[in-house]
Amino acid sequence: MAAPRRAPILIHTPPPWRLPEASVTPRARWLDRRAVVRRLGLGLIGAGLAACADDAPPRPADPLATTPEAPPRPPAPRDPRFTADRPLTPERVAARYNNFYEFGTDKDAVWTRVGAFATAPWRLTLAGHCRNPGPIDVDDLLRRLARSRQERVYRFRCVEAWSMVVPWTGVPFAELVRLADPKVEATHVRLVTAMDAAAMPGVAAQPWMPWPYFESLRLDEAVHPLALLATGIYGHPLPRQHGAPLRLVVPWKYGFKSIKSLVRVEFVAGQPRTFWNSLAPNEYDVLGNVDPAVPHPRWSQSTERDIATDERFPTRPYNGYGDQVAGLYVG
Ligand SMILES: Nc1nc2c(c(=O)[nH]1)N[C@H]1C(S)=C(S)[C@@H](COP(=O)(O)O)O[C@H]1N2
Ligand SMILES: [Mo]
Repeated sequence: MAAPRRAPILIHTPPPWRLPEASVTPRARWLDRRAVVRRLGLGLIGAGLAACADDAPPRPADPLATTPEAPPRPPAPRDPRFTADRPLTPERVAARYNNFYEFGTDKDAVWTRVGAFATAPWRLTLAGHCRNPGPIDVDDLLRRLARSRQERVYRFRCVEAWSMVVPWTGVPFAELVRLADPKVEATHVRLVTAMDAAAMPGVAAQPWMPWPYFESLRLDEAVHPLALLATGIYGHPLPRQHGAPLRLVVPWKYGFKSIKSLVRVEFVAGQPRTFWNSLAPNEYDVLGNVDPAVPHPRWSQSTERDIATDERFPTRPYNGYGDQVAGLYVG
């Protein structure tokens, strides 16, 4: 594999996420590859191996089989400003390697454990210092925001130093904030994940964790154009393991900020606590901005491993989105 490509130098300086479309593997190629894998019967071998383990939970043969039913939505136009400088991560790799502690700590097994998690009907509650508090049905919400739907290819960097490049479908989180209409007292949003202990084996397995999972953004971060309220990935609704039916994606921050399966957005005055910062304040700060110069206490953050190729890339400040977001952090 080649070294990471640089942005071409053009007359009008492109934003750094603008790179040749050819550097991103088109979705069609991966679909082809999936068809080849199916023809070889590799999927069946995997299913057979899983069936041998007596006490293992039933494994769906296809990680995308965990995609819940959702009303059909037209394809979202891809926003050409957002491409990445590395090949897209194959869909099946991303769908089988997940952090979602509600379903256990084994990233390779999350997709096998999410089947009982009900994601429809789904209500998101807006609360706190805003003029339009209350619950909204997610389908209703998405109908209201349909005009802003688009697909964006983002780099995604976990604090554990793995990374991927995936196409998300969603609407700018700012659209949700606009709909809530925050009052002047609001300085931050507090974000909360659903909690269904019966369907989430990781909750009982880790009783010391402060469930439900909760995160936060400053209001200026929440309305930054890069912050995305994602409802889909690879052109279809989010599978459960990626945070169905809707999640946050903040590409300049470590992955733990991108909270999944969102049920509550609360407009608050002052910095709220966050899940990982409460558990290990010396390891995970509240801002969670990607910074190669600040090592995690137990590992370096200067490089990252691509989950598809195992290739290592240098990590960039703000995950390469510094030209867009660094201004949020001056002073
Ligand atoms: N509710 C919830 N959201 C979560 C997490 C989690 O454990 N619970 N893990 C976070 C972390 S650490 C990462 S890296 C990303 C992983 O997203 P992915 O599995 O879709 O790649 O989800 C984030 N959102
Ligand atoms: Mo992460």
